[in-house]
Amino acid sequence: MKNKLPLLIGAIIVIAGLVFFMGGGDKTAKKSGDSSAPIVIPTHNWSSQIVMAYVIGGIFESMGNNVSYVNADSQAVYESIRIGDVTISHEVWESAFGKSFTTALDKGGLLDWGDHEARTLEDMGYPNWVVDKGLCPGLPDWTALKNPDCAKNFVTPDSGGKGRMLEGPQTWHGDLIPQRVDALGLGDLWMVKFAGSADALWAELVAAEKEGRGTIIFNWTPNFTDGAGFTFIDFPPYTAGCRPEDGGDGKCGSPDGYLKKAVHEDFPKTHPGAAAAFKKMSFTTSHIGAMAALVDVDKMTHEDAAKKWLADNESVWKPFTK
Ligand code: TMO
Repeated sequence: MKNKLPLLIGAIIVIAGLVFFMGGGDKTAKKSGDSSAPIVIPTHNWSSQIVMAYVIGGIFESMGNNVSYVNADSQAVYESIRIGDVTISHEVWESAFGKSFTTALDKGGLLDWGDHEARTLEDMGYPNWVVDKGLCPGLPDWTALKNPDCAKNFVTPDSGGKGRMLEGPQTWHGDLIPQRVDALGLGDLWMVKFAGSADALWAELVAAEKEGRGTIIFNWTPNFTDGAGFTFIDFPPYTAGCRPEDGGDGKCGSPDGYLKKAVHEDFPKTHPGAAAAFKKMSFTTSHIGAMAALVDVDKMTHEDAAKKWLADNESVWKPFTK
């Protein structure tokens, strides 16, 4: 008995260790040797981006990873990723953020992690009833905006007698639209107001229809408004370098744009499994429109919308993790 005790204790330790390892291994299910440090996912101020943050966080968690969310400025985030404070970006919209993305890419520290299947457009447009009611004949051709009889139907109490266009928050793409309005010679007839939030854009659509006045707002696709009777204005086509920030005269609309993903350069080393899954992730126009609609039409919270989207779309996202 005396000399068997150490053996017995040894056996117990080995068995306990095995049980712990197997149980623990089951629960965390980390396939890939990923670090347990959290993957930092940014949230911005439009619905699909926030829902997709929780969708992707949920996918990473399903693989045994830890995630954390940080509310971040949608331009400054690329520098934050470059220096490693934020791990990923999952919605790099070309028109709004292409320049900040490229600047960080060129400096080093940020990697281009590929495109979603969805293509994007971010521009000014109008609900179709604006044209159906005859408020601006000739739209969607932008030259219809040169007609004073059009502009007068878009006047609001705060627009100084000019037609009003409601732009998104200025943090998205600065003075792009006011510059364009001036460059195209529309400044005498039109003024641009910045909305405080995406919700203010959607509220404007409801208010204008109720008041029977015309409305032109900033909007984008993919969004919940896809297929819901919204038309983007046809401005002169975008060409590389046409914007003032790129040395151009600004007389151009927005590009048929990419929707990219980006990561901090260490992510594939610290979290090889999650990084491989994120590289495969590609959402379509209808996936992204649905993520936005769960919040903006169905009025769910972003977190609940993400849970529902994940539950309804396992066949879409599970393959990304394999
Ligand atoms: C970046 N956004 C989708 C609001 O145009």
